[in-house]
Amino acid sequence: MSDSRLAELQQRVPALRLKTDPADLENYGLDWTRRWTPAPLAIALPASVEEVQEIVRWANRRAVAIVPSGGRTGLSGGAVAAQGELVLSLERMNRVLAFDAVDRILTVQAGMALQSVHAAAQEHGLMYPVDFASRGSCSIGGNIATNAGGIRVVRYGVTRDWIAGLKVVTGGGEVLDLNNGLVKNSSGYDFRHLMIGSEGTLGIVVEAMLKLTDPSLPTNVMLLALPSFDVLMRVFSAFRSRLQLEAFEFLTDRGLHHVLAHGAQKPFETVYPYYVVTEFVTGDEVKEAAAMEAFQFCMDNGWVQDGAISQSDAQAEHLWRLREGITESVARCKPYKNDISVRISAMPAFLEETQALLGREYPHFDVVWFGHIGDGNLHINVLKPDDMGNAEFVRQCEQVTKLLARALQKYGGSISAEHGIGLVKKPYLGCTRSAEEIALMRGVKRVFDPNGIMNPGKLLD
Ligand code: 2HG
Ligand code: ZN
Repeated sequence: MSDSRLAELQQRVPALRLKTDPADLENYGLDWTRRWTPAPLAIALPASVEEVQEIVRWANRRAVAIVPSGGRTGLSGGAVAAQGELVLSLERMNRVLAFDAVDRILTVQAGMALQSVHAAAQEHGLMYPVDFASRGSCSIGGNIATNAGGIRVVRYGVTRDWIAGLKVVTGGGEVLDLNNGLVKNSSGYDFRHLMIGSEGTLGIVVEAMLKLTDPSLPTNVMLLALPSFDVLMRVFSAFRSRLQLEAFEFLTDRGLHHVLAHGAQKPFETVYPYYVVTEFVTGDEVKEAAAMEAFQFCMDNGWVQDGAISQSDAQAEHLWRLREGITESVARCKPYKNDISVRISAMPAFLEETQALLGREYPHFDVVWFGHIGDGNLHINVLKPDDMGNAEFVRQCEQVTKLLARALQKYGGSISAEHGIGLVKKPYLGCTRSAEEIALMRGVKRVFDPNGIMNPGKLLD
């Protein structure tokens, strides 16, 4: 070990697995943003809470920054290590620790993949309902760090709603057991909720107690084709008032174009400008009739022009792929991503304003927008033209983000709905959080991370 700091760490924690190969540094230093050049000091792969605690103590003494690392599927640069940091990967801490059938709580280590959490819940006849396309690669610790949302928020809420307790190693090296799975606990500040969404800037989540629920009733998936954008929220209301919605997602013809080019199956012969993928509870004749009624009502009003309904699990998967496959299908175009939200009631006015803004400011770019319309969250992916340099592309996109941020401020929205602030959205935090709040956030950071070793430069400067 050529670096004396690493040699000392290895000496203090002899069983700790450390990686310093250039290929590992590159792999663990990046997330899905791919914008920064990875340059971590090393990768530590602890196998226990004690090892994590020892690493944090060492980092405080040697003034080494730590970047906590899960599946690195983040889209805001929250897990990027480009400044000689130690990446602390939780990938070896990926086991189920306990299940309690009475409490309906699954306790897991933070490095467990979301998909494995789903499978573990299913083994007990229950469900962990937070879900998104990166389920196979992202980790539950990363989900907690960004308060991830996903495709079923309209029914089940966000990660925060499913966390019954956390074990955390703070930036100061303390091990905290937060909330212990209690349903009711009015005993002062709830640090559990402070940790959720803190993007690894206060400490490292090492274990989580997850609430589980009954498995979903049988569902069906419908794809709807819409003639224009302004009917979108009316279609949402028509479906929401008649059905128990599990998801209500939208995409444009550009999104469809990219997923089809990436191998998805074409749903209709005609190309329509807008599409909705919705999943709702069925399973009996009354519910099936309600679904048909919602569809017919929208057709009669001219809000929907075409539709397809899944007749099997495989068909449901094909329809979902049209929406879930977008991120992967545009990845090669180095998209500049926006992940914004407003209250659902503000959505119609905000959408109109955003559509006008994007049409005006991005006439020469391919703009793919889609998202979780049922919970007020839009994703706007601007694709980099092949002949434009990275820096110039980002510069142009950031100009537009400033305008978007202004519109969001007007509507009381958020610059990050579910991806986190990280490095990418840091300049715009002030459009969502007041100066007073940001000052208090800095104060909180100093309490939990007195030497500023936890993911420095992310979320706050
Ligand atoms: C999704 O909703 C993810 O599919 C990714 O949040 C969104 O790629 C994106 O911008
Ligand atoms: Zn999303």
